[in-house]
Amino acid sequence: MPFPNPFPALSNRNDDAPLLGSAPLEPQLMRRRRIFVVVLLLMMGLVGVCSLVILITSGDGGEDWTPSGEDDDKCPSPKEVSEYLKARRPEEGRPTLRGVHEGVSEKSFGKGRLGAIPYPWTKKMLAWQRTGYHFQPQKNWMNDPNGPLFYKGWYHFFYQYNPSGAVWGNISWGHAVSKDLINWRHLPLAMVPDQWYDINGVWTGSATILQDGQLVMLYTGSTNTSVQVQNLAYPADQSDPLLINWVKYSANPVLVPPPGIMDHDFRDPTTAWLTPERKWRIIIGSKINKTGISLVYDTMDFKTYEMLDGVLHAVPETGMWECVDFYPVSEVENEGMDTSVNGPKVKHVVKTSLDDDRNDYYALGTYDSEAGIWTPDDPSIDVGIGLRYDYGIFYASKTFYDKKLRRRILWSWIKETDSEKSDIQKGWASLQAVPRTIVFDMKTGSNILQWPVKEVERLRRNRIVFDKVEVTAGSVVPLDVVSTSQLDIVAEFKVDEEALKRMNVNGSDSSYSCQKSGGAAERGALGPFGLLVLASKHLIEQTPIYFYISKDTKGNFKTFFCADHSRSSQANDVDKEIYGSTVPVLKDETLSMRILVDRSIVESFGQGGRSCITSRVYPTRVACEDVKIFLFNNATDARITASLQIWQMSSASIQ
Ligand code: DQQ
Repeated sequence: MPFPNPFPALSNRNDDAPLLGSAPLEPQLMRRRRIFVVVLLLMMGLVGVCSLVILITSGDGGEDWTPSGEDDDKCPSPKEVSEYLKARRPEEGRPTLRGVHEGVSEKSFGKGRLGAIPYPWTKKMLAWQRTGYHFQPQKNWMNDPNGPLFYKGWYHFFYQYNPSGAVWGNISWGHAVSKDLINWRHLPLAMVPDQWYDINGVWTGSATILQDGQLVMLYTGSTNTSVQVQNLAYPADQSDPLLINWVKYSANPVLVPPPGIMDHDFRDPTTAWLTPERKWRIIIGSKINKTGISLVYDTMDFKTYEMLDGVLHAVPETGMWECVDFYPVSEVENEGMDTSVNGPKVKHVVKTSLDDDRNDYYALGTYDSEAGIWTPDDPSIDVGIGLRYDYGIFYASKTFYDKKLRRRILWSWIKETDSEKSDIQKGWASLQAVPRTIVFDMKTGSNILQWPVKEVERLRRNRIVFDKVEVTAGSVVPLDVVSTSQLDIVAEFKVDEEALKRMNVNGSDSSYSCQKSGGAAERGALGPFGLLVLASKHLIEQTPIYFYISKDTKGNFKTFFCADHSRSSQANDVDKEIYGSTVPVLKDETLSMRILVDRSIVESFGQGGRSCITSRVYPTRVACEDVKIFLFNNATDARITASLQIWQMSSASIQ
């Protein structure tokens, strides 16, 4: 029997068409056809002209934004910029939504300044933005860290990656290896969306190293109908230290959304830990109505799973939990712990990335492994409503246990906060924070400490020391440092004792917050004071990182650690928020900060990493001018003494 034609209406449609050189058509028919051709050509011409106009004026997808006549090796002058911007239309800055339709958080930067007209970056300025010692792919889009691990002598890093462009989409797993977490070698993609169960994206996942040393990877796939499912993958050759080839399990998916959970709300499995019954346990992020939850599953073989009753933890009004993480920290030692460790003097961290506000929150608590119950130490700062890993741009983070150096390492995605059009123009978007070690803060007992991995210090060069520099109230002191935009700065600040005593107890500052304040320009009796980094020579652009001390109505001091992006860039279409939080300062402690400046990224660590702020900034001047650093003290009534060590930072080898 012949195979039935699936398109009967189109079959043999050219059978009656005249062949070239065959008998002439009737004159009337010819005339009609000529009129038709003329009308068609006119319409095509009109469409062509319209498209050209749209193309010229819309600046979509990689068009050159350089003002005409401007040399790409220069920075445009303020006059050229303003003339260029005057000639653009407001709709050119309209953001494109990315990811929301597919059921994940917004991947393009959509708040604040977006809608403003894209800045006319030149190639030289965009080249300056690329970092020297942060991990980033050679080109295109990246987001979450995936399955980090140490395996047969190599640190492996996988990440959400779009191989075909600088915007979120076609999500695959990029892969790189390193001996020291700083210098990296890019490897071929580990996984691409090529199966029905991940054709809409090989999304975030985690690695587990089994007791016999075998490695398994669980990841979320977005299926052909955009349902979020969990899949199993493993190395094709477990003896390959570079883990080049990956096999997707033939019976994937291993988990589908359970009853009561929406198809779009089931993602990002964690590293598994061993239960007292020697089963492997994982959690997966989800939500029910507006309550963020972590679903719990047990497995023996990572192929079949038992869903446990209840959840590991849930917090009302926190919305969808993405990229959940769960791990132990020692209360008495500064070493990290394998994910399966529990016992006396061990606390457990639950971390979530909140889809609703796109920040990473954590809480410390106690995990009863027998009962499978985690209880937060302080419910008033529960997961998603209390502490954050970082008060700047830092999302979708994930930890792993580094058994080589017995430490827990945190990776995190730093997204772009400029317009998508600028990302397309520069050909890449996003990067990873410098990996951080995580330990429990034994002094406060109420938070973790994050600190850049010690290997980054190998990039330090040419230390300059400034000892006890006095900065009087309302002054700015330039620091004589070679112009460079790659720095590691360690600074300590002492506030004049008399000023502390003088500060009146009327609580006038008691409602201070970094975000709601006027930033580094708002003056109080005891702050702000700190450093201006990535500053242009006349301070037209500057990124202040600073402390601010307030006193509440009961007479207690409260210290804030903030980063002000409002003057970081003269571009209008970039984020200009003020970030930060309170930071615990114990009696007799000096105020301290460490700042890693790496071109367009500034990572700041207050009080030894009790409070961290990552700044993604887009200066327009420093690509062409000297880069300056200043101490500043904008307090009205306090003298500050600052001692600093500043190193230039070499670039890492990332090939
Ligand atoms: N990114 C992945 C998801 C995850 C989200 C998709 C967080 O698995 O929930 O790229 O940024």
